Amino acid sequence: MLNIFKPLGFLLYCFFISATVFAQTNNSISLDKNWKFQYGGTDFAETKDFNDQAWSTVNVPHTWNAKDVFDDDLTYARGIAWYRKNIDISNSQLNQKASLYFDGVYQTADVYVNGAFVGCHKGGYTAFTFDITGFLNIGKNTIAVKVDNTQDSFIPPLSIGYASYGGIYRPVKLIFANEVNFYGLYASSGIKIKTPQVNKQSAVVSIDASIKNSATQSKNITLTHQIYNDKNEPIKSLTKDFTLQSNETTTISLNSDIQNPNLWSPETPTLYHIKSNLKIDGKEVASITNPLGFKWFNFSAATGFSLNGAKYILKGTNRHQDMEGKGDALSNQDHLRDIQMIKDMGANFIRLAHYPQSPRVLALADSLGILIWEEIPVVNYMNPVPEFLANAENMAKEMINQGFNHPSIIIWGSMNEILLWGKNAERVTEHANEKDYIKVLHQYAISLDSLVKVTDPSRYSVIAMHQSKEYDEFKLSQIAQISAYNIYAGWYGGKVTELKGYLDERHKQYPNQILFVSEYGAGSDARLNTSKPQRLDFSSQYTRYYHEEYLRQFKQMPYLSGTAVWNQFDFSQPNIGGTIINTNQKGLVNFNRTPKDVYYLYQANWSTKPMVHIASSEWTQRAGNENEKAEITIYSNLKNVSLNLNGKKQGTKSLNDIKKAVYELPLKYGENFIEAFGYDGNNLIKDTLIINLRSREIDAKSFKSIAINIGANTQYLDKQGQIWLEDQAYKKGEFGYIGGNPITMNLKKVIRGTSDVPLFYSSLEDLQGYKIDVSDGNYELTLGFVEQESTNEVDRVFSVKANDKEIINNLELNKQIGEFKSYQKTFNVKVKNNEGINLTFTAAKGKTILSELSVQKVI
Ligand code: GCB
Repeated sequence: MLNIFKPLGFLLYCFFISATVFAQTNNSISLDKNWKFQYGGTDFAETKDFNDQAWSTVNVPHTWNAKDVFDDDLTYARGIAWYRKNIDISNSQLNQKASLYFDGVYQTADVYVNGAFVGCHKGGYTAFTFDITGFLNIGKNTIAVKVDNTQDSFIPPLSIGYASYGGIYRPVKLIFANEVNFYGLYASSGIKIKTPQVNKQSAVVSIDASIKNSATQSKNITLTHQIYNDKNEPIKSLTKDFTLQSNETTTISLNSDIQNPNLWSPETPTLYHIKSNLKIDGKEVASITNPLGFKWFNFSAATGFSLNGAKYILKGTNRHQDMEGKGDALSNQDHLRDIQMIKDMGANFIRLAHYPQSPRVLALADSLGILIWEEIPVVNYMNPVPEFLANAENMAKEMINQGFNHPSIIIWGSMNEILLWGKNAERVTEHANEKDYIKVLHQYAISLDSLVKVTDPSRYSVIAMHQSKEYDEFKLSQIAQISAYNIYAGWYGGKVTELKGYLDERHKQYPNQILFVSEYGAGSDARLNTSKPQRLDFSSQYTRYYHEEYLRQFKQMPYLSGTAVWNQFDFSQPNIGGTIINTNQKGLVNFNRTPKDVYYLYQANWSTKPMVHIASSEWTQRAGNENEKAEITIYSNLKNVSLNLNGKKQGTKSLNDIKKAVYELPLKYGENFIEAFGYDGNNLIKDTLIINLRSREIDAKSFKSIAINIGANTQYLDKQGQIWLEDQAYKKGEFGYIGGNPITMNLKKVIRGTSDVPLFYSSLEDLQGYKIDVSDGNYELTLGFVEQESTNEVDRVFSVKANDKEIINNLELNKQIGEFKSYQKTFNVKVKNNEGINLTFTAAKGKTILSELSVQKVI
């Protein structure tokens, strides 16, 4: 509402003030607690006397979308919300320069102090700060922030595969400073630290300090940089005296040599730091501390990456910033846990995809030792208009200026899979024909990449692409210094083993291109398990196979400069299909941060900390046959592992090229106690697992119920502990289908109306019958269905008979239930003459279909 009063030149004004305020000083007050919050646009909510009593009270980090992103109605709250907070200001504070500093607000923030508009910031992933000196009074002051997470076609990202959680989701500070202070552009610290020369014997540190005198008189100032080593001992001091006129800004560059620097690497994250301060008449008026790390690195198209003079394998992963229950409003402890988990897995590299993440993450990467690729959120397509480019450029400048001093960062990214939506993007058809769009896109790609290179020539630039020839055709694949590819061979299509062939071919064709695998991954669901894994089945077992084969192939490509798993953690992806609602399931770790088996595969291959893990650890409740051999897989970084099953020795095995040992063992019904162990020197390292096996045969005497995951090769364990058996062609004495083809739901379609999504993800189509060999008696039969195709693409009408009695008559799922919506119905069936339950499916139009079947004996 208030926006209508804004002057026409508002946008320019918005950029100007968000870019030019103070650096952080010691005197900062956290504003994280006790904000009044309301979702929805409200008139006059910026005014000081507005009554917000009825609003809820929240602390930041906060988002209003932590839960509704996972609703299956396919919408979540995207709109305007208000945050308000009162603060008390003292007389002495009023005499200082004051600024508000936001670590991140999604996506547009209009900030008001005591009813006055102090600035707006666009873009949800970078920090910003506003000068509020002169807007404060002694006593009570009101800060009001209007936050908007509506899709905005001028602000990257446009079409995205992750949630746009709205909110002030990172910390907020109020900073008081002297009128003489460090002066950072783009909410940076005002200090830029470079290490233009580093080797084992010596290094050069160069420090640019920007300083502003906002006072009305000139000032004589002393600038000092005190360099401390990793033991917190002062090792060098650089000082300069100078005079600044009123309202003058200057940049002072000072250099220092450091002899025998302790080098920074992921294995030895030796962190020095620099305390910079300003003094007037011997009194300190500003001070700030920045990290310092000494390393040198290089990417080569022929030999990959090197760090501190030696070839270095980048073992990487991607990270999204959200988690179960919290959305993207993570605490510092959450960030620590995440980065520590990645470190413990043995990774030494993270791509912060697809946007700049919390400053805390960068600080953790510096101190724990992880190399970083950070990127701006230009994803899938662009709006080919200057305002979009300007916003993207502003984000890139904020990201680089804010991250500049972190020794962990080695790569800046400017876009991801920008041709994915090329032809379909609404902006393409609205504003330009495809050819013109590509021309603009090419120009914008060059602009963004050049901006990245010019703003920070000490790191490498990258563009991430999907496997499409169009990047070559449209001359996009060679713009950035590193050409990164997102490769999903063996998941969305093709075979896992095609990875190497694809990259070898590229390397041959473009020998000067530095190649990086920026994404690869397969989805899984802990509740789905199988002894016969298949592509797209979401079983842990297929995901293991996928990652094992990728790891194996990576080792055979010496030119490859680095790799990053998609993704470390499951994350929100509104409107994505699969077996967990609105969730991208390709994480090595579940959304609630429990590791999946594949996490341990990487740990075995990458970490030196001794470990043993028994895989299929989430498949503890199994149905099978007692005499069948079960595959028990061990991941370990020890030389040998031994295994005991139910107290009996099963032998010792060495680990193969991908640190895996496989045992084939017959399990007994009931509990099976498995113990895998090995030695690191004299230290016993072990893992245990209890597998509970029950029979999948139908025993006439004891039969109570059976549940079948129709059309699936996986067993599904539901919340009640019921095992839904994998489907099979009919076997006498058991159960199974007669005719039909197993199918899975299109990965772009969300299955609605059920808490058992996995049951409806796979179905059997075109079946003629289904038979369950239960003995005579009364039963409850439940059938579940879901339409797989969009309403206008399918015409499917069918009927079902149970033992010759019609139970479903001309069911038309699209019309009667709705597309992609689950439908369940229960029937009573009487079984006589040892005929079992015989279902007959007949189609009047299209093909018959069935997704779920369970039978319960009525006693
Ligand atoms: C990609 C995208 C990423 C998706 C991922 C997937 O290539 O860059 O944002 O989440 O694929 O899982 O499909």
